Amino acid sequence: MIANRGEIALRVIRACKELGVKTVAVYSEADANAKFVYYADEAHLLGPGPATQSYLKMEKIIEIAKKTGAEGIHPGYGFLAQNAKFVRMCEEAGIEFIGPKAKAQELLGDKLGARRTMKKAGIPIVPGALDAVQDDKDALQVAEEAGYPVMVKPAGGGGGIGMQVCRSKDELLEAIKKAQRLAASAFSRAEVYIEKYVEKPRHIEIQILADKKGDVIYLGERECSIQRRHQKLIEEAPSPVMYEDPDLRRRMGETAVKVAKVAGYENAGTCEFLYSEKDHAFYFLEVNSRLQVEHPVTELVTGIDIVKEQLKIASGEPLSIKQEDVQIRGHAMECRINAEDPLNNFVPSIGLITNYIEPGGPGVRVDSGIYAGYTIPPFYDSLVVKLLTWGNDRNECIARMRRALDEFVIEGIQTVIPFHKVVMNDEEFIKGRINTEFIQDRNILEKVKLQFEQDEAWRKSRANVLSKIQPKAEEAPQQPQAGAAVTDKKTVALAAAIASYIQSKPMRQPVSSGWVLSGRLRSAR
Ligand code: MV4
Repeated sequence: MIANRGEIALRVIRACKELGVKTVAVYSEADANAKFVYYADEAHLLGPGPATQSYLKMEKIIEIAKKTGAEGIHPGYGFLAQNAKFVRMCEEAGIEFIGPKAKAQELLGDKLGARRTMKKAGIPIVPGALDAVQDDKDALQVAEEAGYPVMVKPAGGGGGIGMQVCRSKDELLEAIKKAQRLAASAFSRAEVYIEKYVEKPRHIEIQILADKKGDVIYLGERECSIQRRHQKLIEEAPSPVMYEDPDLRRRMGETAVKVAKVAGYENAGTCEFLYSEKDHAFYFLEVNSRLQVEHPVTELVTGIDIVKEQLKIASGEPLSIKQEDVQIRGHAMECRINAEDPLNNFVPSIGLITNYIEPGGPGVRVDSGIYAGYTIPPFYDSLVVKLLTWGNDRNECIARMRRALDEFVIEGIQTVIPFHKVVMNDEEFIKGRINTEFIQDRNILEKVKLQFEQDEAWRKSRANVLSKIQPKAEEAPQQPQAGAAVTDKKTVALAAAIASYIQSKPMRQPVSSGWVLSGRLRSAR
């Protein structure tokens, strides 16, 4: 059973099909026409659209699993993926939760507890406190020791919610009060702690696989520094820093393996690190105890199907891959295509997809939950498609991403495609010089407006041409017989119209810049 929706539900169904495993989907009323519902072997209605009445209904999901004879539940990401209580319920119902056990989830869900455990095990953590802030005096002392700027983080949180940077004593005392309020409402746990703030870090994470016997391997890293408000937008592998320091992957990878072993981790997971370019140091941040959105980036450079591995691990098989068999080949990148308006503060864009044409060709992978004629419901995450490209090197990967973004047609809603086009043409991005402040530092959002207008002009021009050459339904010409001379007047007129529009050279989609050819072809541009 897949206790999730959208592209990730489909991703899991695909892995099951390849392994010959039957699938059960559960869906909300708002998802009755979703792609994953059609692709599953059977599908069961959970309830109304809001997640609290559908995808978060733990008892109902377990009940359907029992009724259908599902042997395991894959939670995808979000919803119940990191809910220790749900993991326990599965264990009690005799259903295999495809992910880490409740105990590991609990240990890693408590960020402060995880810091203490990892420090004891000799894992490099960001300098700072091992206990929650008690009072102002205690807070000021910890901050003084770590040195400003510091960061206040909720102990129950993760993913950036409620975190604040403080550059002085006054800022710190304010931030603590605010963070405690936020943490109490977001995680029903008011405790916060203090860490040294690492300036302009890179966000690099290690993908791991762990079997039930306790064997753990790492599948290399992903760099996820291109984020907006703690929402990742672009991920890639290898991290550009690995090209400069080839031993860094091994050091970070072996650290992640140790983290997994210390936590008693099982199944697929991700160990997050901050990397400081200034001192070439990395620090353990947290473990994401689930399959992540960006896992296909690693699949493209390792050739390993992570979801199939998850299913094999859950069924009790030992790891089929040894660490020395893991090879990183070429470069891969993911652009998250969110249904959001990049010109209007990225507000979600919902409604009918009126036109949808996916890119293809060499090195392109599209993991999509949508299609032409589908209506995006208002209840869920705005991620609708993951566009990935692979190349022999980073430049080829970027060139393919530019091409794929140019080919992609999604109409009826707004998407962040113009944002990605701007990044793929940014000089610093092309050089691999990125960090978590990239979007602000490079003024990306200001450039998106121009890109949007260019895309819109191209779309209008294309629509105009199509409206003139596409026959209206009532005057559709009859298909001429093979070999017969075309005499039908309407067909002749249509052919003439097409020829005339081709000759009138309708506007072409502008060619993305950034790639320089050295030889003769240069003049063609
Ligand atoms: C940090 C940090 C710098 N210093 N901690 C954000 C998400 C969560 N997993 C950890 N995060 C961070 N923790 C210290 N001590 C930087 C981040 C961070 C970040 C901060 C601001 C803006 C974007 C960011 C993207 C990734 C990580």
